[in-house]
Amino acid sequence: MPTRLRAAALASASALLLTGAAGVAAAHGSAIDPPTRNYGCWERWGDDFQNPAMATEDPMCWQAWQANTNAMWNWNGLYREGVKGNHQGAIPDGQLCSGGRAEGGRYNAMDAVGNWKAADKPNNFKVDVYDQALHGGDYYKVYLTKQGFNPLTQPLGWGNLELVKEVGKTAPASHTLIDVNAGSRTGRHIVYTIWQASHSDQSYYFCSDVNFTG
Ligand SMILES: [Cu+2]
Repeated sequence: MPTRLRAAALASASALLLTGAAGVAAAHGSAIDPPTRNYGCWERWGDDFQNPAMATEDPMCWQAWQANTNAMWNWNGLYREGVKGNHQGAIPDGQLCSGGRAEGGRYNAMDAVGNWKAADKPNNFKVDVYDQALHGGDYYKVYLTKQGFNPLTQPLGWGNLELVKEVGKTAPASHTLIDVNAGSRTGRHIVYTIWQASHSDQSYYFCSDVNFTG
């Protein structure tokens, strides 16, 4: 486990102790592989987030850090509550990566269109959802962009996505690994993962940029 991840896990463990009988922990979770936009920015730059080199080396992260550092520190908090399964109704086109401007707009910069760093993946790959809070899952839905969609120039809408994997009730575990087959897709794509947590009506929305290698 990387140092920062361990620190975050320890911090949430103490938060759990502090909240005690109230029973409401601040811990949540995220897809960490392929990394979400904000998790990736935190992983790459969390210990060096004021380095101006980021502006040229990783410009989408730079704009995100400039917009709201809390989106990266709270990489596990991109969720909405009370959506009642109507994800498409709750989240307008162009706002999918911020969960429909969730959490007061903390994650709005995730919707920015451009050349986000993308993880190279074979066409059979796994999504690793790090369920830090051990919520478990009522279900997971994994969508991939259609071949021909260009994430570097087009805002992401529901019509750009194909549902490629659904997973049902999942017991709490730190890491839930979801097998995904990207078919004949090539090149740059977005993996859009919805995690419906089990402890309450809490829905997580993850944009992960990938480059399919075949
Ligand atoms: Cu949570």
